[in-house]
Amino acid sequence: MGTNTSQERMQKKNKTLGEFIIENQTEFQYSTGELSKLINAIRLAAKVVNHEVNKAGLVDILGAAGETNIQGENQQKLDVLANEKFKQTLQNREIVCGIASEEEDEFIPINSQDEQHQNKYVVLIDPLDGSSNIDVNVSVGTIFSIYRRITPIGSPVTLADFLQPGVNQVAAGYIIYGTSTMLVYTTGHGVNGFTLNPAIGTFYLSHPNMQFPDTGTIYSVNEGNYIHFPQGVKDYIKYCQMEEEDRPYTSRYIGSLVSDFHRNMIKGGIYMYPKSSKASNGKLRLLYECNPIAFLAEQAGGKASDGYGRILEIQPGELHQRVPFFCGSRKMVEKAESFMARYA
Ligand code: P6P
Repeated sequence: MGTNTSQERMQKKNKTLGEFIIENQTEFQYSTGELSKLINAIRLAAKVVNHEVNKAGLVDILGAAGETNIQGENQQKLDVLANEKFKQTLQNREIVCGIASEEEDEFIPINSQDEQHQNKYVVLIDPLDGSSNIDVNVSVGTIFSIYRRITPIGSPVTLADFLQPGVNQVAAGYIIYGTSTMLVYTTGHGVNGFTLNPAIGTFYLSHPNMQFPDTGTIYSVNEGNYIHFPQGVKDYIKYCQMEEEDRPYTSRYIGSLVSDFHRNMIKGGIYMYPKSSKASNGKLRLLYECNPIAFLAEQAGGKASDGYGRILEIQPGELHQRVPFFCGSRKMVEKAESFMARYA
């Protein structure tokens, strides 16, 4: 039987996520079984969280869990539940040696059964990004980022294993709990989107080889912060609003990074969360929001910047570090950077 080209493989109708993982094992730079375990753990947790998110309006699972996370944000009960579900499924796999989460102040070492734990990967997650949208029925998402540990296998995992630059990611992706639930991920060989058929609990390859349009006409930013933005951002927003060439652009801001990014990757656009006089490094966290989304953006032919340089090359200093974020169609990000450079 002849080997199919990757294009032919992707064209097979109704390909499931499981079939896709097996067919593309060889592309994962480490031993074949490991990718399956990682993605399968995330797939299972995604289905459980999806079930809870979809019924959130029906049961008393809304509202703050009465605690606040390290960000000082009220923890919605679904935040807590999503965090627990992802930690639980990842811990049950003998492959992850540590987890960091937006909902956890410190990283969590995973000690496997045997003393010489051989687990090689660390996972960083934002278990339910945009959770303030839950009780108004707006789509939310989970974001994940996966690295191979850099400290010796068999030794206790350390903070250094988590504070790696984004270029070291071996896999990254998100689940978007929207009008349909999708898992979108990359292992460094392009971006593929899988849509859940909730009736049978199976993800199907619905968006093979996702590519950012080189430019677009959508800009996503919270303009309520306009007066606090750096002058370069103000100038770029006014550029977007001018009547000439392909402008004015359309402003679309959902308040959920995964949703804004997903729409912009399909239609073309730029998402911005700049620094401001209110937030000197912006709001988004480098390790479990910006780096995974930046990996996806670059794999889809887009760009991700802090306004001056490549997100994926930033050397993290702390687990919950925030960075300014400009991400989307390459030409739009480059245009925004050109405005920022005027005032560098
Ligand atoms: P603001 C959600 O809390 C989030 O991290 C992103 O998903 C979203 O794009 C952004 O913050 C919204 O923040 O300040 O505009 O409400």
